[in-house]
Amino acid sequence: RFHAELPGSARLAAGSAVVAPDLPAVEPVARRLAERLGRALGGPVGVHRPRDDSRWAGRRPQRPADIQLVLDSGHRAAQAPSDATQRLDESFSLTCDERGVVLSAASPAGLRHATTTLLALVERPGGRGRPRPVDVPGMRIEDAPRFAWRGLMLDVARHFLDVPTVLDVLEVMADLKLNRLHLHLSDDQGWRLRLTSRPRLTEVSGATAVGGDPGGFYTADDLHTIEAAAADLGIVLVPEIDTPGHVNAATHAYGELVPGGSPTEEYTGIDVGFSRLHADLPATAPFLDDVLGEVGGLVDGPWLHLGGDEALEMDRAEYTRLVALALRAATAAGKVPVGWQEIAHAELPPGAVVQYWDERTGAQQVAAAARAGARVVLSPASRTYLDLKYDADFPLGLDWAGHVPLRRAYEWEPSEVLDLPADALLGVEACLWTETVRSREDLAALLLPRLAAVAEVAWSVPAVRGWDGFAARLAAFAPRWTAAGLAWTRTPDVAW
Ligand code: TNX
Repeated sequence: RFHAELPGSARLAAGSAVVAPDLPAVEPVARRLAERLGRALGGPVGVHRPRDDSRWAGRRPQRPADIQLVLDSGHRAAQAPSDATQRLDESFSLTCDERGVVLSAASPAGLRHATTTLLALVERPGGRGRPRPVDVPGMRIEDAPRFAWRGLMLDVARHFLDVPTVLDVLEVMADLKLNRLHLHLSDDQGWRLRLTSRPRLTEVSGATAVGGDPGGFYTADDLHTIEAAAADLGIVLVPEIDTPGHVNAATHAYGELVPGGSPTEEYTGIDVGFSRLHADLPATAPFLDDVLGEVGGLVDGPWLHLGGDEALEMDRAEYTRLVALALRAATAAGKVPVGWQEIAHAELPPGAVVQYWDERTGAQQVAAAARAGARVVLSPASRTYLDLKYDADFPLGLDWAGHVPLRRAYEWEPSEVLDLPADALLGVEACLWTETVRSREDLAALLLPRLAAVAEVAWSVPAVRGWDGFAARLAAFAPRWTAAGLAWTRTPDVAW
């Protein structure tokens, strides 16, 4: 990361233009930048292609400045990637001087990050204030993410989150330069994705939720809507079907998954660990093949999350047999398997992703899996579980791993969590379980501002991180959440 001041400044105003190469992957980036600049500056900002636009070359100095997007395959910011092989080059630069603003990156994702940084400079002072021209001071910024995987998990199973809510969360994520949306689509209390291979999953278990609250589910079209919106924002969708535990919604819909053949009762409480598949039942492997095959076929992203957590009612041997079936199904669907840390007990294909969450257990096992070739995503509960209470008085949230005040979500160092081989650490993911989340307001109250803390841990190297700077940046950043109608929490540790 590099930051220098340059002489002069660029005046962005109505009539400024976004000049962008005519490429399908850049089009949504340019369009969204133009829309948001137009809103902030108080007048139309158009998108122009460099070739049919002579304005960039022969600009008259009195016109408002333009913003040029440049896809430059030679581009490479200073920092060595933690993960050179699989990693998309998300580095970017931003140059601003009296001639205008140039955003440059090797990938559309990098360009999008550059636009996000520019928007933070332009939108910052107002948030909700009146649109006006902005003089962006001369500067050069070069930046790149520390980690390739910067995620958020939403549990849409305990309480359902409808498509518009998920799309709003995606916008928040994009502004924080997050790039993975992990949807926890099934659990004991509900099944949230309609599948043609097993229609009863949503016919029977789509309507249930924690506490008897309303359920809901996504159709394949809904999932495509979410994935397409995510892709426009540079975010990859990671769907999760949780097995072999956390399956009561499935065993409630299909008695063939239960010894004796009678479906289990619906479950609307918040205990964990009691439900399970059975390795010896003939219906089990076809169920996993069909469900994981169908879900894998619905998404473009390379990953399929198999869950694997808290199957407390079976022995290790049966657990590993069942996880092996799920791994096989994911691989057959052409997907890279992801699982909660417990899957480290099974034999994993190279490149499988293990998600660490429970700091009471599992560190050894995850490290061993990493030495054998697995990659690791960190979601240590005491830092990244955004469903935990901020403090004892907070009305929402759980507290099984303690409280997570904003500062606790921020002040931790990923490389110190586990003892991993170099390059095994893929990234960081915040998790929002929804046992206590009954509305959009509840969601925003738990997620924000803590998601920003985890996002910065995932993006920035320790040398540029620090609580005081973060708190100041956050206070300037948060008004945009208010403007988006999100009821975020004014935590006591920041001068909002
Ligand atoms: C543990 S984390 C769970 C979830 C709960 C969460 C509540 C994990 C893989 N399993 O089933 O919702 O705690 O914080």
